[in-house]
Amino acid sequence: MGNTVPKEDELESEQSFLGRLKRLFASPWRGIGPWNQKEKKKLLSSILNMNIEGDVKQINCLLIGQISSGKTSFCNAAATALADSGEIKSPFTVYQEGEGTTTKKLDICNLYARDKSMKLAVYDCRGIHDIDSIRLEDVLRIVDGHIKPGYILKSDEPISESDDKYRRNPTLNDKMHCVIYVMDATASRRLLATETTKAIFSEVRRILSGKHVPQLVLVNKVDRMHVNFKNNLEVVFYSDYLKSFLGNVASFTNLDERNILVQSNYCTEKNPDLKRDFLTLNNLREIMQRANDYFTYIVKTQNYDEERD
Ligand SMILES: Nc1nc2c(ncn2[C@@H]2O[C@H](COP(=O)(O)OP(=O)(O)OP(=O)(O)O)[C@@H](O)[C@H]2O)c(=O)[nH]1
Ligand SMILES: [Mg+2]
Repeated sequence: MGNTVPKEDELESEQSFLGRLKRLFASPWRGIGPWNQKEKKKLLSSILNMNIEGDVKQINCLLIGQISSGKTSFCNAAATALADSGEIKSPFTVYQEGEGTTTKKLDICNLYARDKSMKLAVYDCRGIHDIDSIRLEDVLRIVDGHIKPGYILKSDEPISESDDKYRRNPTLNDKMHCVIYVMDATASRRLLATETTKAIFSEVRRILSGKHVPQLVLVNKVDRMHVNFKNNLEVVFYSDYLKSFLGNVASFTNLDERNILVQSNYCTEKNPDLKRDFLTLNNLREIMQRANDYFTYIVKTQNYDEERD
């Protein structure tokens, strides 16, 4: 994926696109902030002190998305923002964008906030591609807690029930409590992702809707949308273009715009940046709150079922 050269029939709208890219709203269309150090510390404390509803060890959150959409980079951005140590953390290696997926395993990223273990684990996995893709069956098995971390996801066959990494009887602690569809802000506005991605997203969405598992979209690489965004991420929420791009993402994923998170991960930077960490922490808090709502729902329905029995 990446910036695509406009086709001839797109050229005219490309002119208005350039205009729109520069146009900013007078006030932000999504109110987060103020983007300062004090607010960042408050955000970090609220994440650290968040009470997890129900009887679960930690929130499990799965990232799925097209190759090179920035899944692994988000794990690293989350580790950096939470550690708040003045250094960029890279528990996972990120490679240059290429043809093939670089992540092959189901990796678990256990997060630490200021050295304290967090009740949040982010799961990274093989990307979606027309060839060598993660398989839909495996995505659904991960969501249901049947696949243990460390399993190498194969593109030609789903996990076998006799595999050591296959978990026969998963509990709520092994399941995913939030699923995040990861997308790339530098994708063409018309072709946000491949047909394979669309097919996998829509099938996962259909199956998850019945299970009430929260589903969010993470749009990475917004720093690359415009030169002005890179050093001042706050501006992205004033952008006319990003707002309309999120409208396209909402149609593509068939999810409401309020479920779409905007993100920028570290790429070539040497030091952490307040605004990037602030954005990442906002997204992590949203993910945890949504998972918590899900646990509350589960507890309530359990109580309801027990009352009825
Ligand atoms: N500028 C910028 N680059 C990013 C961002 N997120 C990821 N990248 C770059 O995009 C490329 C792919 O990122 P990865 O994190 O490996 O993507 P992935 O989804 O894990 O890819 P696979 O494991 O291959 O499926 C790397 O070169 C990253 O540095 C971002 O928010 N901004
Ligand atoms: Mg990866």
